[in-house]
Amino acid sequence: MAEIDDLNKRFGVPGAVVFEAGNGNLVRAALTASQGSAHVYLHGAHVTHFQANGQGPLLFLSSESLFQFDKPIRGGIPICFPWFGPKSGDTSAPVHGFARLLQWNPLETKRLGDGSVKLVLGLQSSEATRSKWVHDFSAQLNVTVGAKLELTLRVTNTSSQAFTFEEALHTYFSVGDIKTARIDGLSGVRYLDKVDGAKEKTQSGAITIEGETDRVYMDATSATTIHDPSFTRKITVEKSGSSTTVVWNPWINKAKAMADFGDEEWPHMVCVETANAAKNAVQLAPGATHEMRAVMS
Ligand code: TA6
Repeated sequence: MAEIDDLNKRFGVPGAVVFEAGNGNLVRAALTASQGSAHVYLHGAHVTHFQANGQGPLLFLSSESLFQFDKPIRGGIPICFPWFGPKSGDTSAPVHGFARLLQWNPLETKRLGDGSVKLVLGLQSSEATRSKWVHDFSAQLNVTVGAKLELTLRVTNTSSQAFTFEEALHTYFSVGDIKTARIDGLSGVRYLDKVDGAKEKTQSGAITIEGETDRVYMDATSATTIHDPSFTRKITVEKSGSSTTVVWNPWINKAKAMADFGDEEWPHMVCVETANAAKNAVQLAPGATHEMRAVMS
């Protein structure tokens, strides 16, 4: 494919960064670092795979996921921007914004001194984005692969007016059995319970999942840990520039209702999302840049 040849000429790094045809013939970058590897699709700047050497895959990817230019990939790390969930007042707008539906462009690839590998992808406002969201912006996703997976989402306001946006790294983590997993780090934090009329509640102790769970933890800036006894491992999400953490598992009925999600897949995933949403939406002055980072291991 000429596009892939051109990408490898301009951005390939032998033994570290190779562009290739992925699922659905969508272009992906295969990143190979000394301590881990990853796949990143240009479609949506979507990380679908990360695995540290000697460990199992960190991310869940549905076997039923679509890989089409106009559909979100189900699993991995969808980029939600510039709004989270449905767009208020516009039912025709895509849920979780348009960033995960657009092709991002490679800006930089590099093998770093410590053997980790970095890929920077960019998305600019355009006629297409302005038709959904009037503001001019420039976004960059920096993916750094090593023993850990680090994502940094930078949003710059390139317009002359301030704007407010929401964002999320909507990460699907692979777990052995959600029924025995628990999530630490959010005790005492207020959350909106979206399976109970978005009522505001306070988390007491660790989170356990016993049914459909969809919670938006607000003013949540701490790291979280997913304890997964079934895989005898724990997953840590450290973050900065994020005041919202979202926890989601569709459970049985919601899993059945999603065509791009296997009916039997719900026990093997949990979303712990690094975000700024709802009351934590970000206000950005003209020319300013906001940075949100998640380091997952
Ligand atoms: O992050 C949780 C959530 O907002 C849920 O309400 C559910 O809709 C999930 O995102 C998946 O959304 P999607 O549009 O990717 O199907």
